[in-house]
Amino acid sequence: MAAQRTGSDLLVEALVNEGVDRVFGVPGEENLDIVESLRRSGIELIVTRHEQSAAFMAATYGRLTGKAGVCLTTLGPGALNLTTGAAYALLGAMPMVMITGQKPILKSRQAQFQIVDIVATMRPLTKSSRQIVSTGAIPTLVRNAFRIAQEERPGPVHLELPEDIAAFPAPEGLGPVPLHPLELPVGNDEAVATAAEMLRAAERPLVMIGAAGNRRHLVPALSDFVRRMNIPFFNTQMGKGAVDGNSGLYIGTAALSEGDYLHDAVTKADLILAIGHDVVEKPPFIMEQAGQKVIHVGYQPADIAEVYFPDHEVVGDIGASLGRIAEAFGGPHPTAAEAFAELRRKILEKVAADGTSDRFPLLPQRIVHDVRAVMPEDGVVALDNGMYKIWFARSYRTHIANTILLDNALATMGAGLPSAMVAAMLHPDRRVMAVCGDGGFMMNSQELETAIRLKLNLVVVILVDNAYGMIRWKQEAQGFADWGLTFGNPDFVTYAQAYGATGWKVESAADFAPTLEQAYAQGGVHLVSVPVDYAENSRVFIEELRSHASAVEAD
Ligand SMILES: Cc1ncc(C[n+]2csc(CCOP(=O)(O)OP(=O)(O)O)c2C)c(N)n1
Ligand SMILES: [Mg+2]
Repeated sequence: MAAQRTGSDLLVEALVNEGVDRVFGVPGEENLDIVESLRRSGIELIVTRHEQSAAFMAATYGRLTGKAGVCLTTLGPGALNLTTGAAYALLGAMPMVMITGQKPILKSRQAQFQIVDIVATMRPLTKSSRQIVSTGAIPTLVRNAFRIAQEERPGPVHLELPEDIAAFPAPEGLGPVPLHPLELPVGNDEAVATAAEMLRAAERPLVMIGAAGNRRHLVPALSDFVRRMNIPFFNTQMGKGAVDGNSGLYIGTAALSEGDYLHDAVTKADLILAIGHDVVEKPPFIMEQAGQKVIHVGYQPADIAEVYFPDHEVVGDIGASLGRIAEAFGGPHPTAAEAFAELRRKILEKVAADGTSDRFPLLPQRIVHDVRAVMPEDGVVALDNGMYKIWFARSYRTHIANTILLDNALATMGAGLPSAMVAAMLHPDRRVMAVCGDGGFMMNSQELETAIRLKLNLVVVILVDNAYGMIRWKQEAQGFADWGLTFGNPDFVTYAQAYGATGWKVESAADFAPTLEQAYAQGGVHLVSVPVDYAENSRVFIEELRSHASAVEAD
């Protein structure tokens, strides 16, 4: 006789229905029914060495595929370890479904052991957080969870499945809810016509691509729009790598909010078409009352802030709305590209400066330069959070969408390695690299074991300054004494070897790129430790940009 289907079978059937192929997590005894249902389903269970990395991995899976990534943990301590990952997905707009276990809710012989209110804990960190209280409700709750997670603005959803609800027999004849495509509303005729009119009236329009423009399904529409309009574009940090090609129109990344070379272009523009502006990021530019006009193109209306109050809005599906704007405009913009040609050349030259310096420890500029040289166009670089993120955001050029993964929303340390692991998993044929500081790497370095177990091909670059460098830099910039932010490190070569990975220590600037090449040629997991010279942080971001600002003022 076939075994009776249970609540956990219903849950896993619903996951299969959503196209889930992997679940990341650390199960507890409260999840054993689900684990058994997974075993019989064909969905892969990828156990990690900390729940936080399972959440980072599921969120990145969602970010890269547009389909919600799924993670699974036990109740109490395991579920609490998901909270940083939940916030990462919420601020970063990454679709994710988190499933956590719970003691039986109808009868329990364990009193309050390990019980904390996870549904309430998750509420401010998710788009929706619910306990499943009846076995028969599982299919609809799962369908709804995936819809909420994947709909604009995407984000995390939490479902708690108590042990007894998971183990109860499934009602006869109940199965998953069928999926259907969902078309979003598009910016209306009037809004589109006004946008086209404003673009026509502008001599020096610029396109800005923000975080909400960086969605996998938008790549063709956005790339096509930039090419058809022939308007130079810049992006925010989270908007980086949102389009394919169009390198001839890229004018820079707003790694800072103001005062960088890129902001000369912002000042020069008489109109900015802001696509997918999202207030989770530090402002890419500061709007002034008497400054240039701004058009907001977004899934949602603009969030008005002291630094962002657009003059016009086109609200609706971004891809389709942009298609309509290009259509209404009817051809390339006559003056935009030419108006910025000279400035574009200067900006790109400035942010590429010192890329070939031979100094040792290596300059951040050289690190960015050499990584770019070693990575093919489709290679993926995933950054953790530290000082180098600003250098990469500013100077690393992308040519293919989703080839740089960075988090300028929660900006949490510890996500670099897990996010790179998912990129390596999804793109086994491409070069994938994690770039981490010695602080951030050690926050989830235990996942090297997971990477080895999964037989990933992955290079992890660790920038070694024996410090929480970014904070140390801000301490200096704000005039505080250099105190309390340094630490020691393990020997990263033997650390790598202990996991069965290969370790490398870069001893000179000339050594760096060939080491990376060798690592990729060998395949497998490699740790490359690189001493970095952060004296450049103050020299460029404070002294050089300050003198640039006064030169601009004097103009
Ligand atoms: C989880 C978390 N804790 C603390 C911070 C604050 N923070 C931002 S950057 C940074 C230092 C990062 O040090 P490291 O990873 O060594 O990179 P470095 O700046 O030295 O290159 C800290 C502590 C953070 N963003 N995330
Ligand atoms: Mg450091």
